[in-house]
Amino acid sequence: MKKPIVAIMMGSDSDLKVMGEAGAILKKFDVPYEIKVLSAHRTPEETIKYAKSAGAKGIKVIIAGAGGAAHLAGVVAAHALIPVIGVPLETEHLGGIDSLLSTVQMPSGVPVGCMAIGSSGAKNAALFALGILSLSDKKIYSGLEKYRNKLTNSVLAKNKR
Ligand code: RP5
Repeated sequence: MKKPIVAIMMGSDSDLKVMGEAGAILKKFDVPYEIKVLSAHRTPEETIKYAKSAGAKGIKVIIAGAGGAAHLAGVVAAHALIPVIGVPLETEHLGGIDSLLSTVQMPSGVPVGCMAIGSSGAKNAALFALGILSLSDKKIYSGLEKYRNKLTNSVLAKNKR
């Protein structure tokens, strides 16, 4: 089995349905990834330990999804130098606005690339990670070209119909 180069982290297993959509895209591109349920609040020490060691063990990009007081991506970014992409997840009471603001409003010096709320954000997080990886991987680059062409053609086909 190939060593994972992308980590998909999530604050709870209740996030798996949405964050799994990021995994499905990475799988289509044949990019090895691992999934970790780690919470900035419920497992703070384990989260920091993972964030600190991810780069050294070969992870090149971290995708971190969480909902509510969504500090996961920010905490991970505070302890990792590799790119961290945050996915704010939808919440029952505030619709994910809470997650969005918690993820996006990082102080200068510690960036998180914040995606859209929910499923679109999870999918785009995978595509953004692939974009980063494509800088040094021609196969991923041409895969992204094909993906984008397919997307364009599917819209054009709708117009024809
Ligand atoms: C966050 O709290 C998780 O990322 C999840 O989105 C949310 C709710 O978690 P559960 O109570 O469902 O475990 O930490």
